[in-house]
Amino acid sequence: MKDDSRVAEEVTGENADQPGIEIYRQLSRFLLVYKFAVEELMTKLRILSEEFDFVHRHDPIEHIASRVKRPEAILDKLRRKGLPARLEVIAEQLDDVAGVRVICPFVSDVYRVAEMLSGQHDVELLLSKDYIAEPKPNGYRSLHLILRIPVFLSDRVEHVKVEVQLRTIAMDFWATLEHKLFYKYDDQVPADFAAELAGTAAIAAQLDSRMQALHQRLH
Ligand code: 0O2
Repeated sequence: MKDDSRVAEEVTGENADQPGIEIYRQLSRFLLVYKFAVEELMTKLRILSEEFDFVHRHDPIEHIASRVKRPEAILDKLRRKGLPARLEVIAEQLDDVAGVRVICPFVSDVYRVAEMLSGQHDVELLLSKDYIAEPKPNGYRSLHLILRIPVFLSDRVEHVKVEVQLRTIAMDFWATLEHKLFYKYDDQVPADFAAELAGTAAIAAQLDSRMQALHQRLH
């Protein structure tokens, strides 16, 4: 693991000895705003969950997880994309420094929560990638939203990007296990494994549609 001064050096390209400490403070401050954005989104989601449950007697959110990408992971991603390690580049080019994952009981809940969240006045929807309508070739399904929300600081407002991944319990089960097994192998997954994996994704999708049908019959 890299120490803090090394991270500062990589981010700025400067020698990390003296000025590096100040620069590291800048990076910490920079990431702090993403932490606030995540907290703000989590609060929005908790409100939607509780209020929807109260009104409709159905909670569309099973659970929520979040993270702010670690400096090392940010630098790795910049390197992979061939981008310079600068704060403004991170803000402009990386969409997933702040990430929130929302697990819903049913597919209809995924779209309902996405709509309720992105329809809020202070939430800007920058991009929506619907891997449920069009799953990835390996079978991955989820709805990804890139949102931008205002974070009110002591002396200014910052507009911060957050990646929100919404998926059902079945999609999450599949994605979590696939991530453990194969995701980081990229193209090196052997063909027979890939076919088996796509088969398991189809089973998860069937499970979702059968559960959705039961849910509709009951409501
Ligand atoms: P990690 O370790 O989860 O953080 P990007 O790479 O973000 O610039 P891309 O590839 O278009 O652009 O983003 P996409 O497709 O929206 O995917 C981003 C994230 O979605 C990934 O983050 C994963 O969390 C998840 N994801 C996408 N495809 C798969 C998949 O096939 N399997 C699993 N398990 N998760 C997937 P990271 O940073 O790649 O990984």
